[in-house]
Amino acid sequence: MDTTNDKKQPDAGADLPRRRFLNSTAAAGVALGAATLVGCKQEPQAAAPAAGAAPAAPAAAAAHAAGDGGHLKPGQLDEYYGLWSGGHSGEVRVLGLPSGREIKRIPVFNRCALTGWGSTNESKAIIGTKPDGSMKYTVGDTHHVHASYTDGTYNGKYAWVNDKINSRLARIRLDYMVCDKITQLPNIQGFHGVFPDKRDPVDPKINHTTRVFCGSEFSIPLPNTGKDAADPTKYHSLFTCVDAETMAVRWQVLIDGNCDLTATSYDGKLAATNQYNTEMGAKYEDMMSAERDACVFFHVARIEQAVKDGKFKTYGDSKVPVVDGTKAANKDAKTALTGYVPVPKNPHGVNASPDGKYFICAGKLSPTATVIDLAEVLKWFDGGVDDLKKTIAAEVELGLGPLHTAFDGRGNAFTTLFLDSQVVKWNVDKAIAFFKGDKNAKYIVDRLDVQYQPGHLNASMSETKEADGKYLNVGCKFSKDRFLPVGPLHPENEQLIDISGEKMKLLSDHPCWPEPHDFIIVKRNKIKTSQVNKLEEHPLAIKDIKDSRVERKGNKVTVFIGSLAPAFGLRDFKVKKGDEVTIILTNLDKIEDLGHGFAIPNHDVNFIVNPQETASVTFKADKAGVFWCYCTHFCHALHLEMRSRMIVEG
Ligand code: K7E
Ligand code: CUA
Ligand code: CA
Repeated sequence: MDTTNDKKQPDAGADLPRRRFLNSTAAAGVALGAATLVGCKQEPQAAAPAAGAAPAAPAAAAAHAAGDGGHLKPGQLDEYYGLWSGGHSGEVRVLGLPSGREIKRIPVFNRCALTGWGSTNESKAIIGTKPDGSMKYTVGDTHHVHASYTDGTYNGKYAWVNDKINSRLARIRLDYMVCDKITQLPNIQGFHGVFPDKRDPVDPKINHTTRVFCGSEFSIPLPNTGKDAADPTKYHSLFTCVDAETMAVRWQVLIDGNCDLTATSYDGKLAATNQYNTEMGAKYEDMMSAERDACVFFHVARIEQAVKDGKFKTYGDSKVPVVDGTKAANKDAKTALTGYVPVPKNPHGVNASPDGKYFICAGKLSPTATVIDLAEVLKWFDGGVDDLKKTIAAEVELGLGPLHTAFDGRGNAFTTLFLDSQVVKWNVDKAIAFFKGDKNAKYIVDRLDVQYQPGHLNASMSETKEADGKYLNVGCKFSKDRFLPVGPLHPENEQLIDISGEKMKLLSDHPCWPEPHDFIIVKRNKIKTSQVNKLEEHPLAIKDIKDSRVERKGNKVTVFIGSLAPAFGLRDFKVKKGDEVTIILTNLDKIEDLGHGFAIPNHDVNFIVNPQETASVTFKADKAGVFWCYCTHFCHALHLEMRSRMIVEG
């Protein structure tokens, strides 16, 4: 196993950070007067006053996973972060790989009782609210997680995830691993594929992600007023570009057919979406009537020039410029904004090979993969290729129900076969040679049965220039008999495969709570997290526990309250029945892993504040009485004693 990166790891190779951690914890204990706890010298972990804060992992070399099935010994750290979509749970999850351990859940479009996501004012401001202050939407369906790039590889800044139900794009800041922005996409339904660009298509100095591309799966009448439901010519799908920093929608492209998955080229010039419903059918029989659908290519620079030149429309209330990417409007390749490469049949998935040369579409209803040569597509846009069919470098048989493709960086592709319950490993160059007529080119390298019916798969660092060909994870849609039975609702089965050799080796099964779709596997040194918030990030943070106070304006009461283990800054506070109460809680503890919670009985209030974080909730004090507000998050030997009293005067 390659351990060269470990030297750069703050978390590996030395026990220094752990010592520093324990010292600071102990010091805090002294400061809090909890130093009387015995046993500190013999058992620093057990006696640390912040019991919940005991570090779980002594610094360790990463696991020699390929040798022992991905199993890590206690205290060993994983080599990769896995960023997993949570499907219609609406969340994103963080797994460690190769162990498959779930390390974190990031609430995004869902509510989370633990963190207070969806009930704090801060999270509601991100999610969006109705005029009465309640969350605008409370459900979401996340399919695809992709992260920001610099120079063709992950830069650890952001990840994005789609919401198929309510047409939203969310961003996760990877330093805290929390959602920080959500954008509503106009004019569309069934937002499915998402992929950031990898560099700017015109300015060579901009070598990082600045745009996020979003495909919409369902066609709807435009504008969607309910009048044109019976007129199929009014139904359209749009391809959307969102600004990676501001998260504002930049532009949309009207297309023929629909969008599914999304991919981007390494030079930033092209984005693409595969289409399974070029027929524009409303019923599945119609959607599968054509022999070929397509992969639509978007010429990003030309689209942005068209927007600049004012060649766009808007629809309904939306101010977003929509350019015309339909076939009829783009017949001349030299000025075309879009190009439609014909691909058999109801393709699912489009993936960019790490050498930057090809996009690969899997056939789903055709047993084939189609390899599209990006240099040829660019030539077509310049008028040098007369037919987009000629950009197809290979169309080869793989097996039944091909869906998604990953890469090992050594010229091999791995494609899931949903119907065959297999992963097939195939060599891209040999597939091209075979397609060109070399019937001796054996492009299938290996096949591995998986359990069962795989959807997405991804390899470590797969869609980056640093694809390292170590691990492949396969998201199996059905676990059936692989885990202890838990009643009718089964988990899915994530299977980890060693792809370092010629043959694939199944390493382990991990149950995954429904229902992940896509995921990425990111080398751990690409992501640098902060374990402590910055106090100044919240404008209403109090700086000192003594600043805890109650302010009243009419019947609106604001309670500023600090938390410093093992006490809240106010042992009690008084409000009147009928008041609208806002609790603004600042965690003044500075120590890693020393979070506090705040729950108010019979008021449906519960949220947490991480070290140096501030969060707030607003509610109506509609019952007179005494209510013990308590810390829900285990923080200290006196965690149970950490309380405040809300006295509501009748
Ligand atoms: Cu990426 Cu599951 Cu939305 Cu394929 S989709 S399986
Ligand atoms: Cu503070 Cu538990
Ligand atoms: Ca079709």
